[in-house]
Amino acid sequence: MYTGLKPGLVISKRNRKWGLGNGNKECGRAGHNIMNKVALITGITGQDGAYLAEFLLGKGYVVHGIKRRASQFNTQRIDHLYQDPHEKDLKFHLHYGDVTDSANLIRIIQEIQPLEIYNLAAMSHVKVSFDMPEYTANTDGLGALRILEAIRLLDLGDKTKYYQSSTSELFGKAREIPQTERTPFYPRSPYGVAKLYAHWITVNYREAYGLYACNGILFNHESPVRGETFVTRKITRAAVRIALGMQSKLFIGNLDVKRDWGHARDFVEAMWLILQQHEPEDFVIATGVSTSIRDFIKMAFEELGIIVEFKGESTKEVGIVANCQNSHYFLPKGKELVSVDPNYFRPIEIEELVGDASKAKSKLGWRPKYHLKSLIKEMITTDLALAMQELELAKSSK
Ligand code: NDP
Ligand code: GDR
Repeated sequence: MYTGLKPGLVISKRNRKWGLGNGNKECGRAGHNIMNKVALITGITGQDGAYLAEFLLGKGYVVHGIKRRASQFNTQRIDHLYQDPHEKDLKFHLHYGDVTDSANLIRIIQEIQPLEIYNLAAMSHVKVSFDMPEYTANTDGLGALRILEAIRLLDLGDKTKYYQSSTSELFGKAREIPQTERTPFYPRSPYGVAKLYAHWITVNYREAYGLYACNGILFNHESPVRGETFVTRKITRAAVRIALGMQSKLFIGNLDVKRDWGHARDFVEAMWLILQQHEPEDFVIATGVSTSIRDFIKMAFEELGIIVEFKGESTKEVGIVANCQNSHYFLPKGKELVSVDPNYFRPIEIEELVGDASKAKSKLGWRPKYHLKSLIKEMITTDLALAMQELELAKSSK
């Protein structure tokens, strides 16, 4: 039951029923143990949705996910988790829905009465948000509000915990390095501005209505199932295809930009930990190491035994083969593998982001298990296997 506390009222610990939680122990609120914990994930078909669903199922949760209707199957990332709806004791359920549709969200949340909601749904591409600012605001900004309102209207305030996928993009033109929970925000894209609204409406509902609502301010995190148009996956995919002779060049945008890249597997664990605390709080989640796009490219090719060096400046800068140490690949010294294409520049850029996750380390006990080299190795290995499969298929269909 919703506690009925008035907007603006400071909620005392006494009134917060979710405050009865057990820190990191695998146990829900009073009367719920892990075996009957129900979680709802929006954006379950995305990179993080897939990792989080797998993680929660591994912890014994019943997982419900919202997926958008598409004209073709769009569940590749979660197909390995799918259970036939005719099976008994189903642990994994999918519902058609959209975070732009309030009635749909209210119905699903009412039906499944989740103890934890992870709002991962978003138009998550920063550059595309400049082309679709209104849709981005509706999905990434108002989407959060619709879910928070559903929790409030359904009187689930003392039962359901809410996780909002905030982002390092909020820091934008960052006022300090590294960025912490106290660093002022200065978003630099329609995506960042929409996420800023979602961030503050989450804080607002926590303070106004006493909801257990938290923001995870996550820095970039990648994986072998990262969308192909994000820069890391674009690079690892291109590197293997160039090595195998399936692509001649990688066309890239700003090479100087630096990002703090972690592994999605580590980051979804942090999302869960954020919802297992006594008090709802916001946390920065980051590795604390930032790397330029240029160095990421070098590391990706090096994983294949191809040493790339850069020469030239600005839009004339190119990446060439300095040495190919892998005899399977026929790449002569001096061959141009990387070129700058200004079409990939953004109207405004964020030069460097690097996070300080000290609070998450001390309060959540969270630490990333992956570093950039092991992340790149995993991405290259997977992309290599996929490219070889594609070559085999092409050969057998001739
Ligand atoms: P993805 O782009 O891989 O996944 C986004 C998910 O949201 C997809 O399942 C997508 O569905 C779904 N979605 C998009 N629009 C809607 C909508 N209107 N209604 C319902 N679902 C929708 O993103 P990630 O998994 O990488 O990121 C997850 C969340 O974390 C996002 O909110 C992102 O903004 C945020 N974030 C991501 C970071 C990262 O580095 N990965 C860092 C910080 C924050 P479909 O498959 O149909 O397109
Ligand atoms: P980002 O990720 O914008 O940080 O958002 P992306 O991988 O798209 O870009 C990272 C940086 O690389 C530069 N860049 C390029 N980017 C793309 N996509 N393609 C290119 O060819 C290219 N060349 C250079 C970009 O300019 C940028 O500076 C991701 C998303 O997951 C968001 O949802 C999330 O909130 C943030 O990370 C944290």
